[in-house]
Amino acid sequence: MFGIIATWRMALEGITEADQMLRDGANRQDALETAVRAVEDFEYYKSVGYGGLPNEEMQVELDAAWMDGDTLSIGAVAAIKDYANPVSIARKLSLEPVNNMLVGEGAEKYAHKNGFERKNMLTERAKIHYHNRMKEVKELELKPYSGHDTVGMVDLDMDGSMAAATSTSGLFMKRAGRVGDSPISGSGFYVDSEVGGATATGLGEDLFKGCLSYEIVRLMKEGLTPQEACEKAVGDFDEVLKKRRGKAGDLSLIAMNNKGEWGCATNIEGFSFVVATENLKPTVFLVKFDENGKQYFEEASDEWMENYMKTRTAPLVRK
Ligand code: SD4
Repeated sequence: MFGIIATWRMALEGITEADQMLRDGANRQDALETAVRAVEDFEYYKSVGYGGLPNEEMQVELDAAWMDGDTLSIGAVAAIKDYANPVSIARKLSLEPVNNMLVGEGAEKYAHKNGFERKNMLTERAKIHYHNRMKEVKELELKPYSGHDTVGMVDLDMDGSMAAATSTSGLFMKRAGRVGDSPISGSGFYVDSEVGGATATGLGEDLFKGCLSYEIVRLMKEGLTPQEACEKAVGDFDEVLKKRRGKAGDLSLIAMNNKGEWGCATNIEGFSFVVATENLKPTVFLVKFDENGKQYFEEASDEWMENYMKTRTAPLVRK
């Protein structure tokens, strides 16, 4: 069995490539890196890699993480500027004996020394978003950019080994130096090939209060299916936040276990995710809620898919 699961529709192209690689016998790490890089490189995805939305100083600061489920090795970068593929830098850092998580200038120096591609990650399109948002920002609360968020993925190769990764530009208009859950072990991601893995997207400041990726892996280890584990972790923590703080930010998690079973839970409308396994071609699912608030999945229609790409690439006018 092999498989790969990812947050948001934007992962589809990368997942399609990775699915083929896994089918052809590629290892978990090469397939995963290919899939995440595809999202980072596509400039119309506004919260990952090239074209990612900037912070309040109009600089694109990126966070990314890498974890190998066999060795439990982790690498991560946070608030890194001007490098094309933060996920690849994170992967490389996971091989270091120490100094596995680097931020800002230190991360950039490491990337430079190791020959990673420098790139101005701020696109014209992102600048327009920035200017438009500046006009509205006084009335708005800082929150995950709707429909376009962190990419987080977990995969399983034919040898039964797993890996997980995340990549994001974080929250649009975040403060310079702000770091969310995505590069934080146990919060944005976690994977153990003896059990399974999970990754998160949503409001980092709430996700890292609950270490939700680790919690899902822990629940799977206790015997829950990925779906049960996701629903329990997200449902319980959403309640905790509401009870203790009066409200809960966006929490959306995906998971896969080492049998290729998968799951997803969210507390928001409009979350989408992508899955491919040996028995399932790359498929985009939308999460819906019935009248009792019970979550269910629906395969995205052709119309939804067309509209998705149309709105992502539509010309943008500076207000
Ligand atoms: C963060 N969780 O930096 C990331 C960003 C994200 O919806 O997923 N936004 O908080």
